[in-house]
Amino acid sequence: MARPVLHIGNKRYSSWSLRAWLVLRKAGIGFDEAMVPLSGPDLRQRLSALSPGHTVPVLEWEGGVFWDSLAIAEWAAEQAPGLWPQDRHQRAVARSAVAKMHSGFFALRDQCAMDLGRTPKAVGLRDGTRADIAAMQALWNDVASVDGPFLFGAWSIADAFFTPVADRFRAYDIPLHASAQAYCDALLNDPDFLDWRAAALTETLSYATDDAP
Ligand SMILES: N[C@@H](CCC(=O)N[C@@H](CS)C(=O)NCC(=O)O)C(=O)O
Repeated sequence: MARPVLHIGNKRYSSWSLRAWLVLRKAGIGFDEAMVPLSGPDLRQRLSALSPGHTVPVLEWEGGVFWDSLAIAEWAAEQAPGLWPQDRHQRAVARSAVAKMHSGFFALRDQCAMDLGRTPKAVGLRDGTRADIAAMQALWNDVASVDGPFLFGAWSIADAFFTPVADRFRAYDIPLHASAQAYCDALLNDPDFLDWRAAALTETLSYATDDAP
């Protein structure tokens, strides 16, 4: 297979890039990385030049480009079986959970931006953010398997989609139910995530999420 190139944003802040990157890593697909710094007046122009999606992540492969973390995850799942749960009912539920993450939880995403370099610090949570935090834990509780540390037992694409959430809960010092905390701990101790995080902490771009209200 031609070696793909994954275009990603700054590792410290780009949660959608992290999701796609984790999936490719877990798939065992060899790929090169290209960084698109998510700052500067020409950002929109650079993203537009990269793909019709105007966002990162973008995957460049066999002369074409495609974009969106979920599309990239589905492409990886075609190359490497096992990224979704084996059981077809669980697989359908896993896709539902991922869809919910991909198209929801806007208040949490808005107030608690991913910042892997943030020292844990609580903020005054808005009502919508609190509702999202409760809904996230309820979702995990409703779908969780008891067969392993991850949401459906063995690691799956669903876990890639929730890894940035686990770090938001850490970074904004958000108390969780015991089972949700155990799940977040498993995500944050995953060796591939730790590789990403170590690289993120060497980056120089820094926004002021410390000052989040
Ligand atoms: N639905 C897209 C969202 C991608 C996205 O919003 N990426 C952010 C970086 S994490 C981005 O490119 N932001 C730059 C911009 O929107 O100008 C996906 O799943 O990949």
